[in-house]
Amino acid sequence: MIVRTLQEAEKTARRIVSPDGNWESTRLLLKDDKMGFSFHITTIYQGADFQMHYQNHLESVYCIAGEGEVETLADGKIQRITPGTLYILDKHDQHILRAFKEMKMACVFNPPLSGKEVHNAEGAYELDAESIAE
Ligand code: 9YT
Repeated sequence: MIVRTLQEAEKTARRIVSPDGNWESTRLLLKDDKMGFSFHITTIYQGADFQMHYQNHLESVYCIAGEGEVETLADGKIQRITPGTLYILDKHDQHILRAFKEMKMACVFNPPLSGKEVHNAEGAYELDAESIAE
């Protein structure tokens, strides 16, 4: 069994701060753990409004705290996000995330992230990103 805490992981290279200033994410479980998925606690900063398109990954996002909305570009639908909301990007949906109040999210990625991924120009993660070294 593996046990990690957010408090300890935040002090390591598991904490990634996005250069676009929209979010930070502490990646508690990664590809190296060989679980078939990765698990992150992500903070979306208040006022963030940005587009993502995970062409290479499936992602589920559960809101623990905060308030915002997610818009799917294919149909223009907007879903409110409050604590307890889970959105599931089962179609590699191109989407916009907006945070009205800072949001804390629990995110699961399949295939798992290696550790150092930040969004490319399309708002996707590449498949062969660098691993974190601990
Ligand atoms: C909700 C979302 O996709 N935010 C971007 C960061 C991502 N969850 C990550 O890399 O942990």
